[in-house]
Amino acid sequence: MSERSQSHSTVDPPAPSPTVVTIPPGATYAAGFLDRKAQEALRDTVREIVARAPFYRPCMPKTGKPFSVVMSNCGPLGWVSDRDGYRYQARHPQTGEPWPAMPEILLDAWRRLAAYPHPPEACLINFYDETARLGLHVDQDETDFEAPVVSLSLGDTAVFRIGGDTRKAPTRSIKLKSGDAIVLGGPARRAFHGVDRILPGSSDLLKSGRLNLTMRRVTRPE
Ligand code: MD6
Ligand code: FE
Repeated sequence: MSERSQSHSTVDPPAPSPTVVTIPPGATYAAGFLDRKAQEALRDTVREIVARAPFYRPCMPKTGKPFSVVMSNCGPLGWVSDRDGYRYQARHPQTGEPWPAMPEILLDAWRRLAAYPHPPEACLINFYDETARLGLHVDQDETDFEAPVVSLSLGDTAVFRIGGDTRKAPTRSIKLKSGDAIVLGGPARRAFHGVDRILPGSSDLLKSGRLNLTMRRVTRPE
């Protein structure tokens, strides 16, 4: 600062505070990525998927503590968690059936958002009731970290928290609304993130609660 400005004692009035969302490098937040019609189409597609691959309640490895979120998947692989650990597998843990195919609506979202030349292999479908949450974690059960994870939200707003590459790094929160997309790629691919809470009654797309769909590339393409 120059001598001149230091000696100047007046200060500017505070600026009106805009909504500023700072996210780590490699993360892309696409607010309103899906319009209402696209949200309804995706909601209906998820209903068809879960009619064949019902939501189940995963539990923590070793402790067996149940998740507050229930899960299903579509695509050639699905992410599961039980007492034996976290992993991807081709079949539903309860029905033993292969996961339903990845619908075109999701493949299309991946093509528009992922900037990655191969299709996703898994889409994890999380359902949150009004009290569900998801602790801070890193998605690291994949072998291909070159590919981003693409996330789509439907229904009630989530207070999503995202930080850095250690649990202690500072975090910030983003309200993920119905139709919003967030992509974690590049350095943000390994960023800690989670869902602090759901804001009940914030959307009328679903009867209640929130769906989150995360598309992933699991294996390295040949
Ligand atoms: C959720 N999302 O929004 C949880 N993971 O319900 C995630 O865990 C997530 O949004 C990887 C990339 C983007 C995500
Ligand atoms: Fe995640």
